Amino acid sequence: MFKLPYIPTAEELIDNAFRIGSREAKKARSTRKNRNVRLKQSDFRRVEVASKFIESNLKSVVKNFPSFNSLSPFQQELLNIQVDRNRYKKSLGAVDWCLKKISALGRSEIASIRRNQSTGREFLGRTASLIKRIKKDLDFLVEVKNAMKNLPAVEDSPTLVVAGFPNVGKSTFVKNLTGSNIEVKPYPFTTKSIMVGRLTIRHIRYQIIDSPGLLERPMEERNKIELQAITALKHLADKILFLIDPTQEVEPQLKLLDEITKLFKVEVYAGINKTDVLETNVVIEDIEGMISGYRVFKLTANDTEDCMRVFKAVFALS
Ligand SMILES: Nc1nc2c(ncn2[C@@H]2O[C@H](COP(=O)(O)OP(=O)(O)O)[C@@H](O)[C@H]2O)c(=O)[nH]1
Ligand SMILES: [Mg+2]
Repeated sequence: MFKLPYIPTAEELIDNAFRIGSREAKKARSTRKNRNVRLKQSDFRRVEVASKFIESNLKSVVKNFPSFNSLSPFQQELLNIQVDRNRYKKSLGAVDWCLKKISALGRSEIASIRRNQSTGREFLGRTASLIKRIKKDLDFLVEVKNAMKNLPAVEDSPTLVVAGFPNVGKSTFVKNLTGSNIEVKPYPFTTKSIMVGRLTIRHIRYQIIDSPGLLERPMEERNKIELQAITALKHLADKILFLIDPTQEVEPQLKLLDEITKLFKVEVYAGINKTDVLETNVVIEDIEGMISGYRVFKLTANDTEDCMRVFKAVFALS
C-alpha cells in the first residue's frame, strides 16, 4: 500500500559509513602522488564519502516516510491507536536535524582538511555521537513502519462490519463468505486487528470486515485492540451485523448491541449465531423478544450458504 523507506539502525549507519569511508580513503592512498598529497586526499575522501552516505540514508528516511496527513482518516486513527502521532513527528524532525548537522559538519571538516588544518579524524567521533542521539528515534520509526505495513487495505466499496462479543463467530462468518485466511479459534480474542475479506456479487465488490471482539464496557476502559474495532465501525461501516452467541451470557451482548446502535448512525442487524448447537428454540425466542426493534437473522456461521443468505438480505440482494 505504501512504499516505505529502509530505516537503518544507528549502529548500522555508523558502521557502514565508516567502512565505506575507510575503503575510499585506502583507495586514495594507493595513488602515485607524493605522500603528503596522498594522505590529504585520503582524509578528504573519508569524510566526504562517510558524510554523503549518512546524509543520503537519513534523507531517504525523512523524504520517503509518508506523513500522517497523507493517510486516510481511518488509517490515521488506526495508526494513532498504535503509535503516538506527536512522537512520530518528533522522531522525523530529529532525523532531519541530525542529517543537517552531519552535512554541515562534513562540509566544514572538508574545508579544514583542504587548508591543512585538520585530518578529519574528529569528524568520525562527532558524527557517531550525533547518530547515537537519534538512536531511539530510528528505532521508533521502525515501529511506525511496521504498524503502517500492517494497516488494512480498505476500499471505497459497500462495507459490512461484523461486530459482537469475543468468540461469537465473527471470524467464521467472514472467512466462510470471503474465503480469506482469517484465523478462527475456539477461544476469545483471536482476532487482534482489522481483517478485510472481499466478495463480488453481480459485479459489485463488497468488503466484509472482521473486527476484534468487543466487551460491554465504557469506551475509556477499552484496550487498543477494542479501539481498532470501534475505529472500523466508525469509519468504514455502511452496515453492521452484530452477532449474538446464545451459548454465552446473552444480557451483556444485548447491552453492547444497543450501545453500538446508539454510537454509529448506520443500520445494525442482529444475527443469532450457533443455532445448530441449541436443542430447543426457547433461547432464540427469548432473545428475539428482547431485541424486537432489530431485524434479526438466525444462522449457523459454520454453514457458508447460511452466511450468504444473511449477507444478501443485509444488502437487499435477493
Ligand atoms: N457450533 C457452532 N460453532 C461455531 C459457529 N460459528 C462459530 N463457531 C465456533 O465458535 C468459535 C469462535 O469462532 P470465531 O469465528 O473465532 O469467533 P470470533 O471470536 O467472534 O471471531 C470457534 O470454535 C468456531 O468454530 C456456529 O455457527 N456453530
Ligand atoms: Mg475473530
